Amino acid sequence: MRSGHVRLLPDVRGKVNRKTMREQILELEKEALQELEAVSDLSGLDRFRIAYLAKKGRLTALLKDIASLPAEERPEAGKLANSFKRNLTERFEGARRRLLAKEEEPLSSLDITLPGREPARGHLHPITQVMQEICHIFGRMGFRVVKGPNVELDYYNFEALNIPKDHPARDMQDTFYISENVVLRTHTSPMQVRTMEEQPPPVSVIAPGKVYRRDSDITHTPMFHQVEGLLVDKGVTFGDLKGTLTSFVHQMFGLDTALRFRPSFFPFTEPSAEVDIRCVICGGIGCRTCSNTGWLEILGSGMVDPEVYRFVDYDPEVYSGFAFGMGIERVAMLKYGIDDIQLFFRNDIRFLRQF
Ligand code: 2NM
Repeated sequence: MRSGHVRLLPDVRGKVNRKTMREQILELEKEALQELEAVSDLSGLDRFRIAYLAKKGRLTALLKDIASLPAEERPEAGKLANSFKRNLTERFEGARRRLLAKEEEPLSSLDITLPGREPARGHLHPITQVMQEICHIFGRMGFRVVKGPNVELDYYNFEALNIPKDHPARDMQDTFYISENVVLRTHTSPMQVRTMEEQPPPVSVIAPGKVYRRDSDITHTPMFHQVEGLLVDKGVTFGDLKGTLTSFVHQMFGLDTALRFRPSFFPFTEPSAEVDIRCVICGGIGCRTCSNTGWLEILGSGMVDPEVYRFVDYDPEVYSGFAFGMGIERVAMLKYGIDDIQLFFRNDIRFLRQF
């Protein structure tokens, strides 16, 4: 067996060589046709052309190999390679026509006279909208907007507002303390102290922004928004306070909205008053929202306490002024008849897109 094998070797080797060229051609043909089948667009077809049919392609390389075969083997291999080339070129052209037609198809069925799809448009958060509206109303009355840090010194948040360390008002407002002397501001009044520190009267500013209190239930969130206002000049009276806030309520809730000023207390104003509006839900006959009083509290106000002027070097014998503050969420809830403050913070698009 072994000697027979050795004897047959030259013959077998010769056959294997011939077969190899034939096999190479058939293999390349099979591979090329499979690849052409998988081409799905014109750029893929061009990659195929470069890989097989171009000057440096595999078919061209194969034809060059045939040219260097022994003369007696060239005709058979040449015939086979030429038929492969014809076949491949034909199929390539077919694929090109098919893909061209396919890529033109959507163009011909596109109706360019159809109106475009309107892109979905976003808008400002309802709280931002209400805050801006409040700022516009007071802006038209001559108030300037001031903004400042959310992380505030104890001095500006409490001390200079006549709320000393042992004052019960510090227990009333549950405060987030950053350190002994630094807090998350519990109101935006610190900005009014900072403004008075920086400039002499006359001043008229409003301070919108986020404030923080350790409160979280159906009617409270640990962060909410406030706008506070301050006006100081010579001869400012409680009448100016009433006129300014009445005009604000009428612009915000409508000219036919009744309001009342009810005595109250704040450490930084004297006298102080809270402003109520006729219940927007029941019109005054009494309901759950207004606890059957017919009225809804919307803001706090008062004449700035002379003690506050002491901290900012204003002379209370020469100047007087009023200040006020309101929660934006509360104003927005009353304006739009919303009964759950958490809705403003859940970011449910079905709620938000109604504004
Ligand atoms: C309120 C109610 C009443 C207020 C007072 C001051 C300042 F700085 F002038 F003393 N700013 N804001 C004030 C007065 C705020 O919020 C319910």
